[in-house]
Amino acid sequence: MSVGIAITDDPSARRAGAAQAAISVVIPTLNEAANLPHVLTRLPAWVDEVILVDGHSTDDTVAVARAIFPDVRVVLQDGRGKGNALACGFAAAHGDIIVMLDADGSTDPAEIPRFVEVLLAGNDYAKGSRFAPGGSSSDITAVRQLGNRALVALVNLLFRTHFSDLCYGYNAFWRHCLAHMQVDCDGFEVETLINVRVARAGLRIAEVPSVEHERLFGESKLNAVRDGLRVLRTIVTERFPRAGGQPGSPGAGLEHIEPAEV
Ligand SMILES: Nc1nc2c(ncn2[C@@H]2O[C@H](COP(=O)(O)OP(=O)(O)OP(=O)(O)O)[C@@H](O)[C@H]2O)c(=O)[nH]1
Ligand SMILES: [Mg+2]
Repeated sequence: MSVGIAITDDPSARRAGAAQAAISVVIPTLNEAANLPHVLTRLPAWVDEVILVDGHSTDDTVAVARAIFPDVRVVLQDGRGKGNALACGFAAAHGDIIVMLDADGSTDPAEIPRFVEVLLAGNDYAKGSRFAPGGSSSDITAVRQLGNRALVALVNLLFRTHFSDLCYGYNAFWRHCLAHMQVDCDGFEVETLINVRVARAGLRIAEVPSVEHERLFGESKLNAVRDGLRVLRTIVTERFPRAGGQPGSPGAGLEHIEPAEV
């Protein structure tokens, strides 16, 4: 993993680089109508495709998204949980570069250029980090920070990585990484699954300092204990496959059936 790639502040350089690669943004949503006006209006104009993967929201999430961003592609997830939503979004994405971020206002789409630059600089996977120098979080609670730190340490020990963050929903990658990720989990363990599979595949990972804001409106769907245990089980299963199941083989994730678009 290489960390600390210089990020240019020259917007024209960013656009020139970005123009060489089509960029898809995948956003999972579950009742985020109140937050979408903030999120969707902060997307860089040069993003090629925005895919909202909705978990059958009972509020106006889809209508609000379409009103603000008429070109949005809306996909209904075919299972449950954030992991399944991201798998559906990745299967639907056409871009060379895929960016994943949250819909609650905590991850700022205005940071997308930083992630893209890190990929254009030669890395395979741009891994958002709240705890790399320059990153921060006003959203994470003390308990979750402690849990995240312990889980990061465990991953770094077991996978010989140098991650500073683990359970963060803001990442970007070149399309070819999908063959190594094959997202086949349901819940909030999805970022951990992706991070360890990308690391295990020997792909070039660079951490991107990111500022996480507080969720703007609505409630978190995450339960620290339940989801922390799911993350722990994922780490153990990925490192010791026979202990708890079979991590998939490279390429299997691309067989995901294209989800329904509405
Ligand atoms: N489609 C879909 N999206 C989901 C699901 N669960 C969560 N999300 C979305 O995933 C993103 C992250 O969920 P959050 O509830 O904010 O979880 P979190 O960011 O880990 O927790 P907080 O920091 O407390 O907000 C948000 O955009 C949610 O709307 C789901 O089951 N289906
Ligand atoms: Mg959140």
